[in-house]
Amino acid sequence: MKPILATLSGQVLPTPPIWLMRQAGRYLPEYRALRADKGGFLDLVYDPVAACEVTLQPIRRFRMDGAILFSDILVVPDVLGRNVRFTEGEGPKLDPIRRPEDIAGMKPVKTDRYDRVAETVSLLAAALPKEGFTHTTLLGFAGAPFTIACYMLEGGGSKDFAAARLFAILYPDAFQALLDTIVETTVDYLDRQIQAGAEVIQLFDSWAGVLHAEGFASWVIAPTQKLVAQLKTRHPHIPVIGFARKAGPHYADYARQSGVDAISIDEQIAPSAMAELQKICPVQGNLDPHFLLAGGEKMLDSAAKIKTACQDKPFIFNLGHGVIKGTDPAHVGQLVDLIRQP
Ligand code: 1CP
Repeated sequence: MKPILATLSGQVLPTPPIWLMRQAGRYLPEYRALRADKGGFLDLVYDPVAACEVTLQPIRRFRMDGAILFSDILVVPDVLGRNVRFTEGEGPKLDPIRRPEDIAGMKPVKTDRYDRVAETVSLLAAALPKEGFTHTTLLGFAGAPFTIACYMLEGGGSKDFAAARLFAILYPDAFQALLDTIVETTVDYLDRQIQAGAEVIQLFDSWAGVLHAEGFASWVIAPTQKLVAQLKTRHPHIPVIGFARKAGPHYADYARQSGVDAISIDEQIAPSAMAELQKICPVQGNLDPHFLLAGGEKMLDSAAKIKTACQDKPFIFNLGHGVIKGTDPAHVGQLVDLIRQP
């Protein structure tokens, strides 16, 4: 069995499998070359041959145990007609939802986008074994409902998603309707990815950590639970990894109640606390990406502590968040070597 699939099924391997969030991207010169060639970021995402190539770049360099589909969480708002665009140096922009009335009647309009992403996944499912990466698990993904709602309400990135949180408090029924719409379209999207060959799904709830306790239960755990339950009626055997970033004190509830099979953990959680969470389910994480940026002994020491604390229960090595743009690819190579040392 492939190491990531074995780990997610509860096995403990001699050394933990490893992949990194944002392992494809700007820190790799071969990515920058292809990106410059294609023009816009979304042009790359919706070009199946190019997106397949970008996904494979870090696999060829580092023989990662996981290949994560090259795409973006904002494909779902794009399909829902929110006019998603990426402007150089500014990050994503969407048409923001300003009024509760904007939500009723919202439905998938650009579903050809799903066809493109599914095509990328099928190319990958064929390319991985063909290139000899028979140990590499193909991961599909989507944004979790709360994080997607945040971007749709805010109209882009934000440090605290204040407008989105205010909307949720003022208009709980409309906010719930938005979460339900996102759940429904995301289930169809992930269904497409799985039919095309995705073996594991990761849900990115990057902004889960901004919420108060009750909000976390209603807007992170509850919609995730709905989404996972619906996906499992169609694909009961596909494992789901949930990444509720900066969930801090809520990680245990999230692991127990959301229906995910494993949790991905950010860098704020100590290795000993990660080991506690492993009593509930397999965990993935959680090196601070700044250590990867720094490299050298400090990176290796920090990674070794995590590995030592977690490797006697089901564990996938990863970062606490994505690879930072200026990271030297050689540091990634050194990290992978360390994790694979018996
Ligand atoms: O111009 C570029 O080249 C764009 C940089 C970039 C990349 C490489 C963006 C824009 N998205 C991606 C790819 C991406 N995004 C992947 C590919 C697979 C991999 O991990 O290698 C994945 C899984 C994502 C997911 C994603 N997109 C998240 C969740 C994870 C996280 O980082 O918290 C989020 C929040 C986004 C939105 C997004 N897309 C891009 C940017 C710069 C952002 C963040 C915007 C913001 O909040 O300010």
